[in-house]
Amino acid sequence: MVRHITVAVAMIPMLAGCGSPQDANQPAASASASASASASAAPVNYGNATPAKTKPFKATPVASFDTPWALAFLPDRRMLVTEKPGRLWLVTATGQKQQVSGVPTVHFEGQGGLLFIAVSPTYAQNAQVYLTYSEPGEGGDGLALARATLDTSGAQPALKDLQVVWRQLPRGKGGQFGGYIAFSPDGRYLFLTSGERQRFTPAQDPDQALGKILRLTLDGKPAPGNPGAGKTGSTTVGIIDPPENTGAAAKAPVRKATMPAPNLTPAETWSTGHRNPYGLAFDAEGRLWETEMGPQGGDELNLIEPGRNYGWPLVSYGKNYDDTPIASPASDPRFQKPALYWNPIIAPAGLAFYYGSMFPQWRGSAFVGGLASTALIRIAFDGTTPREAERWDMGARIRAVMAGPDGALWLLEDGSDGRLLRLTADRAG
Ligand SMILES: [Ca+2]
Repeated sequence: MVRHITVAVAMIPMLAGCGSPQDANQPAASASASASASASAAPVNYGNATPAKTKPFKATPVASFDTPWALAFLPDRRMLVTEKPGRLWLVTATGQKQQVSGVPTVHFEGQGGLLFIAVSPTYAQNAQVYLTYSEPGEGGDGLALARATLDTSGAQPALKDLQVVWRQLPRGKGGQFGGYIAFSPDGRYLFLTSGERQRFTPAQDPDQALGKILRLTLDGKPAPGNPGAGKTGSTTVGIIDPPENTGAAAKAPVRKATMPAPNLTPAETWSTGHRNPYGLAFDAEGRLWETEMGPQGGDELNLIEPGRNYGWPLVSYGKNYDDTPIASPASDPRFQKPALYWNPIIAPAGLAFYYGSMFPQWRGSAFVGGLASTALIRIAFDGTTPREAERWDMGARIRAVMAGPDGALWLLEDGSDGRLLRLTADRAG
């Protein structure tokens, strides 16, 4: 089972790495001529950046996990770590692990399973945490967002009073769940990435909870002030049968059926046109940033603004897996271009801003984990313009990156023996 999963997940970056993206050598400046509606500079391609020869940090393995996916810090500096097969661990900073009971049933297959974990802004009052996972049900899987209380009073920690507060309906086949969570800086709202499940066109359908970033209350309801506030969805929804592979969007069969509307309305949507968002974080200025897996090429870092359309599957700096081209984001001013992109891909997973004291030279930088690129990438910002500043080869697929309350950077490696790494300043170096 684990072997099957590993192969399936690894295939996409491998395929993408084999191709020769059609616009990898296109000068970034050429994009600016046609983007008359956008004042922003053309994004730079960092796909060909090379890793640095030395690392200004020491990476210490703290613990190992079976296919870890995400980690979150509790106020007492312990961590919660998810394993995609459906296990949750409470972990001390020195690597002592306790399994947490009460995890909901997940469908562990392909890119699905237990995914993200986030500690509620209200944790100090009510010990609530949020989980995302692929929820099995009629018709297939759907991304689910659940909230539960973490009870650490007994011999074994436990999730209690678990409640699904939002779910992606209708369910169906396909990976690319997204599932990342970020909270607004004031702690009032929950932002959730919902991937397009390898179904392409629903990312542009306002009535389907696919390919969107949602802004919800902490109870999972549409947040007030969203761009589509007050609007309701259609009463029927087109069912898109996903292709068996990630072929061209144009070949995806579309079958219309009359059925109850899904639980997405425009009132929940913050932004549209995303493929597989695998990173979501606010910076200290309150700006929301997102990393997104592109197709064959075209991984993106996006500055997320309400009501914007980020273009998938109509525009991308990558191309489809069957080598059919996709229009450039620079060709259509309706769509928001990424702030930067990677072509060839890095396969981004995890996005964290750093404001700690252990690495003062990195304050204000963001860090991105790389799966196919087996890299840790530092993003520096010139105002709102990001650039890839440094890249280090970590020798393993990096599944998650978080800035710890101790000032260290914490990484999770991907795979059946994925390590939790603590990155500290290497003063000897
Ligand atoms: Ca895009």
